Amino acid sequence: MMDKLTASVGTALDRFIAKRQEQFPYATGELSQLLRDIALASKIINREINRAGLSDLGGAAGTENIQGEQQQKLDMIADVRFTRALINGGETCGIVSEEVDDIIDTGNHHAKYIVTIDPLDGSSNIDVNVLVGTIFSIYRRRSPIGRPPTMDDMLQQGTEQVAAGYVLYGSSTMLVYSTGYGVNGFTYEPSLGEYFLSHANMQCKENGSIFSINEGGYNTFNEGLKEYIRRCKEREYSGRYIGSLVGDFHRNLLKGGIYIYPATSKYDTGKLRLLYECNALAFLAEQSGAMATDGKQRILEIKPTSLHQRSPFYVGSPKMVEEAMQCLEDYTEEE
Ligand code: P6P
Repeated sequence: MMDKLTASVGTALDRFIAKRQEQFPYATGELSQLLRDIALASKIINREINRAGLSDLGGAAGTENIQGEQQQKLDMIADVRFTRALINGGETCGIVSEEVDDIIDTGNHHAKYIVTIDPLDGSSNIDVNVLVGTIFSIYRRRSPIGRPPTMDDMLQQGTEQVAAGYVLYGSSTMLVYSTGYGVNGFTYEPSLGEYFLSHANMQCKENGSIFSINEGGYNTFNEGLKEYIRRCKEREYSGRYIGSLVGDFHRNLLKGGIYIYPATSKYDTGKLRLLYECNALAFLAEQSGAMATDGKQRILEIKPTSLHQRSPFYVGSPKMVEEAMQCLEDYTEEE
């Protein structure tokens, strides 16, 4: 029986990207190169994460990001690595990063793409050896070529994404992305330094029996959400919550399930950031037959008003998201 690596040697990431580019008659290769730039940075981060326990790269950096969250040393390293790869790659004119307050002007003013990125999501898990991830979205700039990126370039709604993806640094490292023609997953083979197609055309199950939510905030949830959680428990669904969005999302994509980060007393509009967490995963969700809302509307149709704004996030098997939304509608008193 041929193993997946042998079978997939023909579909290394570079070859896969090149083949897909041929399908776009007017493609000039910038997006392909941008995806390669992200893949390159992820390989470097993968190495740093795997060594974190042996180097002094674990732990807190002693600084806070604009969200007021403790930055981990690897947050900063990941931010530098991805930013450097995108600057040197030359295809990105501007970046929004979770770790940086303002727009990063790459100086590549001729470039036609912008990137929003969470360089290392769930990084506080690194010290306890739990998986972490990178989340990214790619948009066409709206401002004229040749000038610096603008706020209008960055505040685009999710439907405008040309590509989105995540890297999952777990028991194996995976790159999962979509350019609007389905979702494909690539597993990293460190001995060859290459990603290989391992999960072609990923499809989310219409229904599932896994629910992912931090129930520590249960007492502050609205009645509709409490009702949905009660139903999950009555049906003896599995509660699975890694505390790393990419890990919970990826598992639910493969097995069916729902991930919820609602408005809470601590985060009155939810904890997750629209531009570089929710939008990317919502794009992938819809490309794989899943659903992503803020409890009321499609995530992808939210018009952003600020770089680091947050949103409640309900994402996963469509039947589960629809039922959760129905509970919110039926059981939550109007404010
Ligand atoms: P809480 C990590 O900080 C993160 O952004 C997501 O990866 C994760 O799902 C969530 O926050 C965990 O937040 O409040 O449950 O610890």
